[in-house]
Order: sequence, then structure tokens, then C-alpha cells
Amino acid sequence: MDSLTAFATDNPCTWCPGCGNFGIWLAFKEAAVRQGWNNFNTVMVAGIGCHGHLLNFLGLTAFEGLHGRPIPVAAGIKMANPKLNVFVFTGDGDCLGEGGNHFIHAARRNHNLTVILHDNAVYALTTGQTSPRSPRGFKSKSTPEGNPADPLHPLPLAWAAGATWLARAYAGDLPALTELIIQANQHPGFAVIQVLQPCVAFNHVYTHEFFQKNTYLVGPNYDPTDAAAAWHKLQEWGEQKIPLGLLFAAKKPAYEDPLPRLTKNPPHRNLTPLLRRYR
Ligand SMILES: Cc1ncc(C[n+]2csc(CCOP(=O)(O)OP(=O)(O)O)c2C)c(N)n1
Ligand code: SF4
Ligand SMILES: [Mg+2]
Repeated sequence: MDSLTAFATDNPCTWCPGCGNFGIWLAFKEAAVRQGWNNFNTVMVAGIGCHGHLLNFLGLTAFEGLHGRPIPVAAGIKMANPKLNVFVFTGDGDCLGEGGNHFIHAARRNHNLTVILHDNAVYALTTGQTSPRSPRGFKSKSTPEGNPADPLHPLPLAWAAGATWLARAYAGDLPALTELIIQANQHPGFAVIQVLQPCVAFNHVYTHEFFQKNTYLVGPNYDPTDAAAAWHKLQEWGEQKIPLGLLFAAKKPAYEDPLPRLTKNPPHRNLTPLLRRYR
């Protein structure tokens, strides 16, 4: 199957030309084709925002719920049927603003999920307000005189909370992002990819040019299993020093692992008789 035409839907694409969401969409489709993800083995969950529209343009089983709530929905799906590949597509506002509590506790529990964080550092769907990722001084409809707060960095936050696999990618580098999506799915625990995603309409600071100029790929000598080194690396941010690639990896039982009632008798098996009772 050709990843460009794979998983086609009838929905017209509504993203702005040049939007970083295109790169995430294409990289995910490429990963799905390569790995054989389909409607029987994979579920996608998204939050509310421009990022969440991805579900409309990709024909795989999906659920779009409340703003900020894709992670608990995904955790429920994974616990109901641990054999599924479960992906969360979430925005920086969705994941770190409205859903910040869920992000922290899912990392702490080490749920076996892959979180793809579309980080455009702005509330885009609502036409450009300052988000938890917007830089200090960022001028927007909600902070016309400049953002008076510093941004939240999701990867050190997830590290401190207990996440076990953390990576950063740029939405314009499809081969690297595809590889990271595949690796994140293979990791048996809470995996986060912070995808630096330009919003050409509402963020004129974090542009394609900005990310191309200021990011670099961690080299082969970087050891993501060195937790102390990773803690420092995860906090690097600034001109010409934003690291990309796999930045942290650790082994720890996933939330679902020590629960035999989930693995031996997953709740989804009981769902059909349960649903019959409500007919
Ligand atoms: C609880 C709640 N608060 C606010 C909104 C309004 N709202 C919808 S999308 C959105 C912004 C989403 O921003 P982000 O998660 O960064 O996604 P993006 O559009 O940038 O992809 C907001 C504030 C909502 N739908 N629900
Ligand atoms: S508003 Fe921004 S995030 Fe939304 S589709 Fe346009 S460029 Fe993409
Ligand atoms: Mg956003």
C-alpha cells in the first residue's frame, strides 16, 4: 500500500497550506503502512484543536473526545484491550493546559501509550491565543502586550513524572519522525514525541525557518539511557540548541503489565454481553 494514498477518507482537508500537521499526518501514515497498523489492531485518540482534525483525514478507528482528555480515553482503551496499538494525538494546549493533569499522571503510571504532541506553541483552532508552550513575550489575541510567563517544557515534566521514553522531532523531517513513531509504539510504556510543528497562521516566532536553524540531531555518542544526562538534555532550548531525536529511554513495568486481569481476561471480552443488556 502506498502511504500517500493509504487510509484515505472523503473529508476535505481543512489545514492551512504549510501547516506542520501535514508532516505529522504523512509520517504517521508511512509508519502505519510499514508496520501493518489497521482497524483491527490500532486505535487513534485525539483532543480538540487543529491537530485533532487528523482523525478526519486518516481512515483508522478513532475517537475524538473532550478538549484536554485524549490521554485518559486512550488509557481506558488500552486497559480494555492491551493488545491494541493506541496513539494519542494532542495539541500543546490540549495536553499541557486543559489536559496537564492527565499528562502527568499517565506518565507517572507509565501507561503503555504513544503520545504525539503537536507542539505549535499556540491555541490554533480558536484562532491564536497564548498557550502553555508560547514563549515569554509572545504577542497574541490573549496577550497583546506580550506573554508575561515562561513556557512549560513537556519532556522534563514527563521525565520528572515517570515517563519512560521521550523524543523530540520536527514536523518537516518526515523520515526521522516516521522512525520515532515506530520506535515509540514498540516501547512498552509511556512514550512521548514532542513534535515541533509550525502554525503558519498564528505563530510567527516558531516558523519552519526557526526550527531548521535552531534544531540539531543528537549524535551517536549520546546515550538516552543515562537518566542524569537526559535530564539536562531535555531542558536544552534556545538559539541553535534544540535537540532532536530519542532523548530518554528507561525500562520500567507498564501500568498494564502487572495486572493479570487485563492480560488474561481483558475487559473488552466482556463488552459484548454487557452491551446486549442495554439493547
Ligand atoms: C474545556 C474546553 N476549553 C476550551 C475549549 C475551546 N478550545 C477548542 S480548541 C482550543 C485550542 C486548542 O489548542 P491546542 O490544543 O494547542 O491545539 P491546536 O489547535 O493548536 O492544534 C480551545 C481553547 C474547549 N473546546 N473545551
Ligand atoms: S491554524 Fe495553524 S495549526 Fe491550524 S491548520 Fe492553520 S497553520 Fe495549522
Ligand atoms: Mg497548539
